Amino acid sequence: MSNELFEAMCQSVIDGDPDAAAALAEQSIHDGVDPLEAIDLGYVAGLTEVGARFSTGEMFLPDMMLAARAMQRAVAVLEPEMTRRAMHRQVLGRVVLGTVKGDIHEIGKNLVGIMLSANGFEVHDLGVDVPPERFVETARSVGADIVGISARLTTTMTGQRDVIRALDAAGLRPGVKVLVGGAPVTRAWSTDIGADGYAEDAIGAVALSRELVGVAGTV
Ligand code: B1M
Repeated sequence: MSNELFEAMCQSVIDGDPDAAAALAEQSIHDGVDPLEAIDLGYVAGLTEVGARFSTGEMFLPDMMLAARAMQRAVAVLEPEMTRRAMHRQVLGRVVLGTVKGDIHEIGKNLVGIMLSANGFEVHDLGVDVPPERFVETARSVGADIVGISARLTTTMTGQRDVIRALDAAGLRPGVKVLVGGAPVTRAWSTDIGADGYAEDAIGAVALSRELVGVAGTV
């Protein structure tokens, strides 16, 4: 049953159909499906396929935009359920989160933000295309424990190093820890640029953030 549902979710993203994507998300909540599984096995599978078809010239930028819209509608439906399942009351730490300058991909970063909030972090989401100085200003003004920097393009990854340099120059480190992620980012890259940690996905970002603020135990 879930497999059929995941396939339909995947297809709704490929079709760029936000109404279908949202309706399937509602159905999955009703059926008791884990929202993270719905995202990973359903909607992200659809986005991956759209990305592959974009690479081969079978789909174009408007198709990617529609696919992203469908995904975002589904995530908006699933978000309260994710929060309900992972609710923690105590604030574990403050995270300033954003996608680097020149990069407007936000879906992965938003998932990281949702999971961090649902697991007890206070998240200050700066959005996309964020210049280093905004990360610095906000980290200072909110008293951040962690700055989370997302990058989705090989050409924008260097923006993560720019943010780290700006935080260093402002004297905010090592007090503020830096977490980096995004599909082209690797552990080796995170070490190279002097980040405090790298997470492959949203769950990993929660586990690592807990470590970085010194909270024991798993998510
Ligand atoms: Co674009 N795009 N895109 N795109 N897009 C990719 C990324 C691409 C791989 C497609 C392809 O060619 N196959 C390719 C990048 C190639 C590369 O650099 N290696 C690409 C390109 C080339 C472009 C443009 C340049 C296209 C153009 O204009 N010619 C352009 C760039 C615009 C810009 O940013 N300046 C562009 C534009 C867009 C849209 C605007 C249309 C849209 C984004 C809409 C939006 O976000 N609101 C879009 C989309 C949707 C995609 C694909 C299809 C999906 C990306 C996505 O959201 N994935 C993507 C193809 C693909 O993925 N196969 C593609 C789902 C998401 C859940 O995964 O972002 O990896 P991800 O996040 C994960 C982890 O990486 C991790 O956790 C998340 C959840 O598990 N993670 C973190 C992410 N951030 C983290 C931070 C952390 C920790 C973990 O700590 C802080």
